[in-house]
Amino acid sequence: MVTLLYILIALFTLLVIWQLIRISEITSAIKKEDNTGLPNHQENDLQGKLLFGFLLLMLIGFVYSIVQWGPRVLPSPASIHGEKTDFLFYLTIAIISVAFLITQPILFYFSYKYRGVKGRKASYIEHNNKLELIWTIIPGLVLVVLISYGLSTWVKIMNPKFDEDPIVVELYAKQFGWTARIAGDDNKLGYANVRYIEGTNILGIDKNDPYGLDDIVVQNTIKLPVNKPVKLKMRSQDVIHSAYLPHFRVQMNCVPGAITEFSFVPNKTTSEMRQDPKVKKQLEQINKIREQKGESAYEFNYILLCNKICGSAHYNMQMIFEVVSDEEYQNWMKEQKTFAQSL
Ligand SMILES: [Cu+2]
Repeated sequence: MVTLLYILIALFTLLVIWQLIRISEITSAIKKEDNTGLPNHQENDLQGKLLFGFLLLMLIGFVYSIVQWGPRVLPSPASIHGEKTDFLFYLTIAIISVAFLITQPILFYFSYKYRGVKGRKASYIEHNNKLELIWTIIPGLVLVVLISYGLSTWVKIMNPKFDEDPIVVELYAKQFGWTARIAGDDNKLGYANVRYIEGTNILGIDKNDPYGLDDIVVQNTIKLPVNKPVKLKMRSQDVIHSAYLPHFRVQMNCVPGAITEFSFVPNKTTSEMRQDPKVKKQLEQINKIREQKGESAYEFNYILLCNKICGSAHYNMQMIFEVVSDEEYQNWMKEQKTFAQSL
């Protein structure tokens, strides 16, 4: 009903605009004004000034978005490769901003400065090889540098070389939640299949595969040791999900029927990250809003989210990743039940 009302309002607005144009046409015909269909002096002047106003609006928007939203971007990365992706991201933003700040003011200021004025004639340039070369070669070179640098960074991130074997962790996605499985003492995940899902065996681990017996199934919160490589292996039970760990700059799709992988090294513990001035400031703002709503204070945690709109409760697919010291991780692991113990 509301949608229908909106459509009707839009239709009537269009009708009103059309009628206003008709009226202005008829009145100008009555007044026997310039009827050539070409814009007159006042119209040219107005359009030029409007273009200049648009330039000012764009520049104000540019500064406003940096001041308003800049403090809300992610804090500094908590993984080794994250520093590389962040550098690439900020380099691209810097180049785009410089290009924007040079080209747009020129474009809109010139449109304003050389707006149509009675008696002024525009000079007509048909072609200029030199200009064509300049504005093809410069952006081309910038893109070649950015793309090759980006590709080499991507190859390094996707094929990392670690001094020690990474801890293998499975992330299992389903509508709507995550379950993790740490590969246990042998650091090898046992075979799993959706057909074996039964009772407490929520991941469908094959009971006959010895590799699976020491696997540790974790829900809600998983702990990882700091400065140790981790290899995530993603599976999905139903639709495509996307494992997204924003603070580690990690994201990988979870595809039903396939296993996808991503390896990284978390290099800041959760408690170190809680001391980060930017994190503290952002938390202060979040908690101020929560307080106004009468909600309890929120404490920073690394979080695994789903970044693929996979259904109605997609937004609520979360799991806490706690990065701790190696000692704390070993103690926590000792408390966990293996798959064999849970049978
Ligand atoms: Cu999802």
